[in-house]
Amino acid sequence: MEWLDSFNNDLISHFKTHYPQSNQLNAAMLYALESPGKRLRPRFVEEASAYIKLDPKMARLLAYSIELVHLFSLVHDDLPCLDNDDFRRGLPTVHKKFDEPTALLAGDALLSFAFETFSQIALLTDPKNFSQALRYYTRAIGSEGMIGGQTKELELSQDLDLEALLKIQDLKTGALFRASILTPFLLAGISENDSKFKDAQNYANAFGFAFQIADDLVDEKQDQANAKKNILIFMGREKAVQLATDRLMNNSISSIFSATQYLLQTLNQ
Ligand code: GRG
Repeated sequence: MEWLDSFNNDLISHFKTHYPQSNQLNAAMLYALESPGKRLRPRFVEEASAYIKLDPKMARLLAYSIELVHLFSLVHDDLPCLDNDDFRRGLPTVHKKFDEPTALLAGDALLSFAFETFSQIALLTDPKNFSQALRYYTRAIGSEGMIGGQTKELELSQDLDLEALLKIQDLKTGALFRASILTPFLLAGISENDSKFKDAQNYANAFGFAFQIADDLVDEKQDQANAKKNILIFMGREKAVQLATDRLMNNSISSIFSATQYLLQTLNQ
């Protein structure tokens, strides 16, 4: 079975084992979980883990946890008080399929389940490694990470320069990619000072940047009239694509991650 199918099946079983009751909240969580995402972040977790030979059981729990965090962010981001989107992954958003209070609470419960899942890793690793990994992971999600990036974007949306935009995107989308790639290293006891960690960090930063350029290119194609201020506008399209491609390619570990090829294709089509 392909990785994506096996991961999706396992993620759904993991959810149903922990939340077997059929009620509206669980149905909304499951609806978000079953929607067809690319699962880039869990794939990063598992490829980084294989590279450093982390126990695959730990890798899978972390992979579930990170996709659950990502899903929480999507469900909340789609709400009328934030992006107000009607569709996500080609399907009605959770608040459209159910209702706003259910979507808000389903997002909360997905985040809570993400940490419940992460807690299961504690039994499989050294407590010091677990605590360092948990600290890094939670900071990547919170006010100095993804949620902080989203907040800064709301605060500064009228008054953005390139530096502010790069910082926002580095937090809003980059932090969770970094966590996907680097949390396995911390669980394995490979510290931030280790050269292996630094190489992986450079790759994660390059990926986050390139992902944003690719996302801006897709937005540009889809809705030219309403294009937001983005890196393509500040840097120029060609320069931004070249820089993103160079940063992705000139990296010692880019070939271990399948998302590298996916992104290079998106950047250069
Ligand atoms: C905490 C509410 C809240 C928001 C945090 C990450 C984020 C900020 C919001 C998510 C919405 C969003 C459009 C983010 C931009 C990054 C992006 C394009 C995410 C989509 O990621 P993919 O391409 O999506 O990995 P799939 O659907 O494949 O998982």
